[in-house]
Amino acid sequence: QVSQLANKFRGTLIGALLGDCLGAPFEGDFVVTKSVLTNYVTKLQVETGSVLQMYSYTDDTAMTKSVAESLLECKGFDAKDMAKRFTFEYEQQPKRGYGANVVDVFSALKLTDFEDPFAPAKAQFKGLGSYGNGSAMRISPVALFGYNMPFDQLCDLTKNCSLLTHTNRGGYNGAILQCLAIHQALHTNITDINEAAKFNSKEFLNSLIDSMTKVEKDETSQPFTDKLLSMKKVIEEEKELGALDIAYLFGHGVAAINSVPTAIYIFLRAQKPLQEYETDNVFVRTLYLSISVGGDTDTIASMACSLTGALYGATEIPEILIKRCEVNEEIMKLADNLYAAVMGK
Ligand code: R7I
Ligand code: MG
Ligand code: MG
Ligand code: MG
Repeated sequence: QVSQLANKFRGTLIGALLGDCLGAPFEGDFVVTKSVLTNYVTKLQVETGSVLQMYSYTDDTAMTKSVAESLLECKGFDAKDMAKRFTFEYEQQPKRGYGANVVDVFSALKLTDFEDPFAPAKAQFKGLGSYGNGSAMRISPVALFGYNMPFDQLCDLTKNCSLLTHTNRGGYNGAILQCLAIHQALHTNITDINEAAKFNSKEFLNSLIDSMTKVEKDETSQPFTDKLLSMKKVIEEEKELGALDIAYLFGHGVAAINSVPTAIYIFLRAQKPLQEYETDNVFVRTLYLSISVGGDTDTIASMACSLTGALYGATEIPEILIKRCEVNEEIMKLADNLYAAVMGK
């Protein structure tokens, strides 16, 4: 029996793993029809035959592991160490579905012997830097490691971890939004699923808007804040968007601006029953909705399920879903080690 906070730490990383592994088979599909998805999600939850079908993780988890391991080993952010772990992991297993351009960063890091670990990322996209969601998709360990950090310190740590590959503000601010959302879910005091009715989506979103307003205040435009504000309208009007509406309004692509707000909306929407798929389990609803929007399904599911995990903890995740994911034991251990590090044990 672990404490509820330790359980929430586990839920955060296991949620991220689960969304990645179970969302990945649909990555790139534009529309996932209700019949296909209902069949898939239903089958995942029942044990048939003697051998459980397992699912592989992708780059989302590969990089998340590196972030967690680096923070633990170095007891904080060490740019060179983290850059080396990303690159080594990629070299060991290059076919994990990495973003088309981020692989050039790994090559350049290696070629320059990690001399300036921030330099290769700056050269991406003719010097504009990547706005892909690759920094947001791997940020969950930072929200855990920074559990007790003040706001500015947490944002700085997130930005530093992002800048190793994503120097466009669309990239690192997306990571900051995802990190702040997880951090807020961790600090939301819900002891278990029976207290789900206590969770207030509007309050959650309002305080996220306050945070993101601070983050984007000195920028020329506030794209993430603006998306959260349109989300606020949707939630206040109690509209329950379907998959196509979600994809249309918030996006489902590899840019952080088109996937981080989407994951946050799905996390909030999944608090209530779905018309499309009947289940009492909030994780299953999060997973179902994430895949239903199509596009970058592994990454959107990973970010959304991580939020659900941070709020309710790992004990609310159906065990059979966890068992289907590659490296689930390793990820559980990383969550426990991050918890111990934060508690000073
Ligand atoms: O962001 P990144 O690590 O990719 C993560 C995604 C996730 O869905 C993973 O599951 C994996 O499938 O990939 O990798 P990047 O290569 O930096 O960015 C991803 C893509 O976003 C690029 O290949 C480009 O198509 C696009 N992109 C940009 N396009 C134009 N201009 C990112 N930044 C730019 C840009 O500045
Ligand atoms: Mg992936
Ligand atoms: Mg891919
Ligand atoms: Mg993806």
